[in-house]
Amino acid sequence: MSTRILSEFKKVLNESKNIAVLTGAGISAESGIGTFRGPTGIWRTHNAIDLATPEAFASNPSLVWEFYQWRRTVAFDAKPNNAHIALAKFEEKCNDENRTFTLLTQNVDGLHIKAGSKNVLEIHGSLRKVICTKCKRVDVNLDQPICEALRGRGDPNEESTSVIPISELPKCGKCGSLIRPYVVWFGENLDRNILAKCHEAVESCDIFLVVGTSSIVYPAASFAPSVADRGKPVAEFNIEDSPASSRFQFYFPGQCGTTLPLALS
Ligand code: BJW
Ligand code: ZN
Repeated sequence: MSTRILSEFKKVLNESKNIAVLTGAGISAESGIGTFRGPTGIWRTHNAIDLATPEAFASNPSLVWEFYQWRRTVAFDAKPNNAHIALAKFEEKCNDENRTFTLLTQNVDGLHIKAGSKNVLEIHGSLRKVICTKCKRVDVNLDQPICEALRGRGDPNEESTSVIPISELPKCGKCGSLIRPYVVWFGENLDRNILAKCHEAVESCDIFLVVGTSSIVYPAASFAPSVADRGKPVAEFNIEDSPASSRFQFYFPGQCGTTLPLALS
């Protein structure tokens, strides 16, 4: 991390009144949560992204629930790392200085909220919540396991021994129908209100930080490039380049648990 570039970034950041940040799976990697793409995105013999689809849930809800049972266990046990904490502290500083700070996260692990971040938009939902497939009621559900049939299931190193019938999978407290994780799968729309708030933050910010995301999943992938198109500074924190890296004013290579606290201090 060049000190000249770092001090230039800090100057621009300190002069900014409206700050927006987008995070992806890479920010939670140092908390022990696997990213989607690459070797840590394999669960048993499946790619995580193939299981994060409505089609996978429709054809094998038992398998998809096992996957999410395991994801919930990992996320509920995980602790925020220095990158999550740096963002939460920076938000407090912004509030004290009457600057606006909006955190857009693609992550469903809840670690930003655990770290103390307040103005968080969880654009792909949350593992802490479930939604009924029939009546669409949304509930916070932290039960572990989420139902008896999923007790001891979901271990990535074990094959499932049997398919759990729908009648034994998690049920809606209101209408008794099958529930699913309250997350956004491929081909599904993001919550309209959350998306509107994202656009507001993206369109009004003076600086945008993009942290630990491969920047290939839309609509989130369009946020940083659209800020750059307005001529505003974008700073990317990643261990490797992403498709739009060359369009951004600042690029901080390396693990964001190290680079982000330095940049925000
Ligand atoms: C580190 C690090 C460290 C590691 N420090 N860095 C326009 C064009 C083309 C396609 C579309 C389009 N608009 C919509 C689409 C379709 C689709 C899409 O984008 N497809 C593309 C793949 C082509 N989008 C959708 O379907 C979205 N819906 C939508 O737009 O509805 C309207 C519509 C539909 C259809 C057509 C047109 C319009 C919904 C997307 C939902 C994504 N859902 C998931 C699962 C969530 C639930 C769950 O978690 O189980 O969200 S998929 C998965 O990808 C997850 C993530 O949030 C998301 C992004 O992944 P992320 O966070 O970037 O992780 P990785 O693993 O990819 O990258 C990690 C990065 O970290 C890497 O860069 C590492 O280098 C880095 N890293 N360690 C710093 N220590
Ligand atoms: Zn219901």
